[in-house]
Amino acid sequence: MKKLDDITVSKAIIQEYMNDFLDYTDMDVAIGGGGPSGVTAGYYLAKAGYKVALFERKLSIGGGMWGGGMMFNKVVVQEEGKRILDEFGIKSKKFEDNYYTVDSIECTSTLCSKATQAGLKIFNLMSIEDLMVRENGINGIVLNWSSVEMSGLHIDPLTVRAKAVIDATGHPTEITKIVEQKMGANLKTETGKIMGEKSMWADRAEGKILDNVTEVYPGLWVTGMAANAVHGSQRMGPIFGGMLLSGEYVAQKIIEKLEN
Ligand code: 48F
Repeated sequence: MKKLDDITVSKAIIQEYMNDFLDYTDMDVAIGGGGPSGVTAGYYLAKAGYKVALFERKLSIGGGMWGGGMMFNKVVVQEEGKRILDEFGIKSKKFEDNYYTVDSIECTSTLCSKATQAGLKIFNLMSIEDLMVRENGINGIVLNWSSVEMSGLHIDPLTVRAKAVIDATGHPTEITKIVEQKMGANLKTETGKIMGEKSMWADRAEGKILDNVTEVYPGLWVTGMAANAVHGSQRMGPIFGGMLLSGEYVAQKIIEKLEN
């Protein structure tokens, strides 16, 4: 084996990371949140040739998918979502008439692996703490290290530019909340505000989710559970078809917009 130099290892990591970070100071689409909807959106955008990065607060990508339902590590996907499982090559098993069960570990890790291989750039351990708001709407995101956020250190963030931003932060709708707080109640929802999620009802929640995938403020799109929470629809619990389908749908809608 050739002699190894610890300093070369350090240089390789620092240089390659900085090259990536510099490259993504300007991109087509920035996604906030690495749950199933954000990762699926990133996959389809990257596959279509867009420059897209996903920023995730935590160490691991996958959000609420790893734990299945109440820590039973299985998730359910209904018939409509099956073609997305097939697209990713995720194994599924038919259950009764309309349902498929999926191993949540295989599902989460495969979504992540296929999305990064398609060209989605993932930056983990970063939190979106603000947005780049200009006269025409949202033009990018303001980032800080999650460790800075957690420690409460007073350290200013950095800004990166994007033509479109996706709020895929799930139940807390963190990115849309920033717009609501800083820009006043000015969202494209029935009330102009975040309407808040309603109690768990899979049929209603999954039935509404694609209607809820919208541009809620110029340049800011919602998908996944954030779409339902912003528009006042139900939560769905451990059925994930809507997460996959809304990720695909927000990608399609953004592509349409960027192409016009
Ligand atoms: O919650 P999450 O999995 O969102 P999702 O894609 O899926 C929802 C389901 O997991 C489940 C459900 C449907 O079956 O109801 O709950 O809509 O993933 C959201 C991710 O966003 C990250 C957070 O750590 C999580 O991994 N996140 C939240 N706020 C920020 C953030 C932020 N400000 N910056 C970066 N990441």
